Amino acid sequence: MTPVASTADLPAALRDDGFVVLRGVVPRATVDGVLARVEHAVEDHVRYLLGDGVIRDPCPDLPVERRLAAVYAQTDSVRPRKWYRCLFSEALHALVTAPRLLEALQALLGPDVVFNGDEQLVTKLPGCPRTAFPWHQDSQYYGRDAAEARVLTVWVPLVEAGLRNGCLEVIPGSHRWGLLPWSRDEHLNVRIPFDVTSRADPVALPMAPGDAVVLTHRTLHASGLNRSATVRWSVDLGYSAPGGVTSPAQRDAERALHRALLGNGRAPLWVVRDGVPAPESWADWQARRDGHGAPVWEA
Ligand SMILES: O=C(O)CCC(=O)C(=O)O
Repeated sequence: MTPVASTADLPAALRDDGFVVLRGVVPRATVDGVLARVEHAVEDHVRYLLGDGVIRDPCPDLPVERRLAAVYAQTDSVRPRKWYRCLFSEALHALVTAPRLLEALQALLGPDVVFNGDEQLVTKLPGCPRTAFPWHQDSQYYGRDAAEARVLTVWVPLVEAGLRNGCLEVIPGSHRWGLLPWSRDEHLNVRIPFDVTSRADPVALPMAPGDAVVLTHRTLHASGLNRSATVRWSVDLGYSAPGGVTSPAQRDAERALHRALLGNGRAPLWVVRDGVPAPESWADWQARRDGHGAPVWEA
């Protein structure tokens, strides 16, 4: 794999390997702010399960890495694995604009970078196959109309993510394999109809809170079963370069993606503009998202 000694090495590493691990780019206080939002989301969810009579003990005193596991141990009902829109907050703004993360994204995408507004909170519950993610390319999840959109995914662990609790795994170089065929399984997971690991060896990426990994839209990645007793929480973020459109197919795909996100109550956020980091505040973002927003993409 291409060694990364400085920010200047990042573009070559992403080009060669299809991913780059960024160590310690998110301040601990920023991770903690997002975890506080996760605690709110879990509280709401637990109250809902309690109100529906699905559980009897809301386990209010357990920490965020344990509570949902203890709650779902009381029921056979379907386990949630992706949570949408519950993180939208000043804490999320701090995460998506973390200065060292933006420095890396600017090196990779250029002087104009947009966060697509598509944050997803991912929960991997102990021993729960439904919260394992089979091999896939993020383009496959964007759908056929948006599959040519060039989005960089930034995956951020909120707790330690290691071999035991199902850290992210990638196949270096797989971003050069093109868009692979897929269908959806009963859990709505993308399934590729052959064993991608027979083509090249995967690499596991243990990470700590504060780290992040950047993946291209075509990089094959997966995460296995959580064999620990605690919940593995993480966040997925998508970033694009409005100035980086190189073909009509890419332009149409990126418009389709942003239209779909706007229709879904999301709104993009400029995170670097003309080389200036974090030009838009939390208040700017709130105003845009509340009104379903002007499509920054078209600006
Ligand atoms: O968080 C994980 O374990 C994997 C999530 C993922 O690959 C995805 O959301 O595309």
